[in-house]
Amino acid sequence: MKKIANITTTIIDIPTIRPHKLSMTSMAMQSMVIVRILDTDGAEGLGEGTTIGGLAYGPESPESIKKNIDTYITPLLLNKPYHSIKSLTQMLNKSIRGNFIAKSAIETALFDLKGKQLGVPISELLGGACHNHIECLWVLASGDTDKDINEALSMIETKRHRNFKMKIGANTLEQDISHVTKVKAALGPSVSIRVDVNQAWNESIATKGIAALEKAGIELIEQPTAAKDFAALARLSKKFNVPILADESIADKEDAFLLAKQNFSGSVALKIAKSGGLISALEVATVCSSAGIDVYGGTLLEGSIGTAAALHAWSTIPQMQFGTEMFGPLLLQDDIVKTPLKYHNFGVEIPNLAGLGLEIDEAKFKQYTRK
Ligand code: MUC
Ligand code: MG
Repeated sequence: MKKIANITTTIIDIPTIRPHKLSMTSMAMQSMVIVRILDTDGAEGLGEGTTIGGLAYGPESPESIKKNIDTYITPLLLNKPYHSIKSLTQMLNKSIRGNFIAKSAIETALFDLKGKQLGVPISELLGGACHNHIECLWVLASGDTDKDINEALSMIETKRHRNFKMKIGANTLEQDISHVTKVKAALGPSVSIRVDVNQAWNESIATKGIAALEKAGIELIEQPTAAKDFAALARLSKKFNVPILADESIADKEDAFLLAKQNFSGSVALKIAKSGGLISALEVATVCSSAGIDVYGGTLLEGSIGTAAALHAWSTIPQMQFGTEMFGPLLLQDDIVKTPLKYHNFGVEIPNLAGLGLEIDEAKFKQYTRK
């Protein structure tokens, strides 16, 4: 039986094409932890653990992801057979709390290895793809109204993206509303604009803000209030017609169940990183769909490896009203894979080669490895 022979972790730093401004940080660089698992036959599985802005977004940093995999996760996996990815992830979950991004990187690498071993794409290991191309939006986060408008117009012109999400919450409510309203007015009624507040508002500011954004024609309001306050999200989802998207609030299926129990009626952003992997993210999707809650394909701005892993998972979900935001690789100045993901017709193709369907470009990998 094939076993896990070696696991390495490498931090890769690639500059972004422009500063990416969120309510909690501005990114000029993305740091990705790339996991490479070798089996006893010398086959390799790739995985990625990536977050946003060091420790600004969540409790794991690139350095903690690398250190915790090397120190705690790798010793539990070495010399273990990997025929059952589920029993390995169960074992890790019993021994290691939290560390969802690290676990997601490991699970992805195991899926890649398994897919290569069987000669099938990861989507087939998850039940099979329902789509070979999915809609993908772009995030306008330059921090400048005119730059955002021009960026959006060129994306529409080149048929790369036709839906946009704007990052707000770092400025005053008045400044944010004026910025979003101007972008929406410039792009017109046929272009879908959503906003992500990344928890920056309290419920009373959110009530004012959402009313103004709804009036301006904004289509979706992501995580307006604190992640832990499920009751506020549920109340806002009932108060307004414009749907609320829960992001930071929902990591695993238990969170999804608790939010559904509060009668939340919006959508939920899935992310393999926050859920601890593809299996757990798809479990969130199942709980949501049982409660009549729509799901959305979210990103933590991963590069090609993490993005491809999520795409395999999202491709197995029959319907996602608001599509996905799997544009992470396009925000980076360069890539460490030989053949990048294919973005066209306002979306992205689901890779169909064995495993993730990607191969590392070793020269680029070396070039961007953190010294
Ligand atoms: C988030 O909270 O949605 C996704 C896209 C982006 O620009 O930031 C992320 C994180
Ligand atoms: Mg978000």
